[in-house]
Amino acid sequence: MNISSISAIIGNYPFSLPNLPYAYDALEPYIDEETMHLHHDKHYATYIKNLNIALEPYPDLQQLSLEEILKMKNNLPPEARTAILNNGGGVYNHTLFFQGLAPMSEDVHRPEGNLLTAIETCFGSFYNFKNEFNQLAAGVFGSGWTALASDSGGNLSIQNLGNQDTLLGTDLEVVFLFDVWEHAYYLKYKNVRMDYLKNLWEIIKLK
Ligand code: MN3
Repeated sequence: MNISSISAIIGNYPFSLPNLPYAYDALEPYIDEETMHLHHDKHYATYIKNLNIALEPYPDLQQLSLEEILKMKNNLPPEARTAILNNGGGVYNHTLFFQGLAPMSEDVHRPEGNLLTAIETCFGSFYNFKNEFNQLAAGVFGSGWTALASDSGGNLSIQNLGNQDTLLGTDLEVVFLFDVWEHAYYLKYKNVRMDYLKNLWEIIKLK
């Protein structure tokens, strides 16, 4: 998705929980309705609530967009930096993730045009790309995310992000990302992360 539209989805401080752009059961059978309720209504909502709490004492930061706040990194107030980066990163990553999914029935899950060309240039084929992506995502130790990233020249790379890290402040932009925290899949897939990863390709938006 277009990153600049994040503010249009969550607003500015106090940030608000957006509705999912599809029904809770719309991603069945790949992601179950119960997981979507837990993930959106509890996990995502908690990141938003705790980000607002962390920003409460800082009127100057409240004037900024979420991207501007996260890009400050080490310039954030030391006593609030961890809370702001963890919860702000959680809000940012989950906004990209939920907006980046769509029901299987929508014709948006196979890359075409510039994205397909870039994938074939950088990874050989879409098939190879998916395998490489799944292997890297399976290797995220603990909690985190796996992203397809693009540099300013359009070169693609696969990036693992620990916990709620983001690519903000680097020269890379997220094309899409997979949530590989256990809360994203454990109810349905238990410890078999690879089955979840393979199924995500049926509902990730690639155009
Ligand atoms: Mn999550």
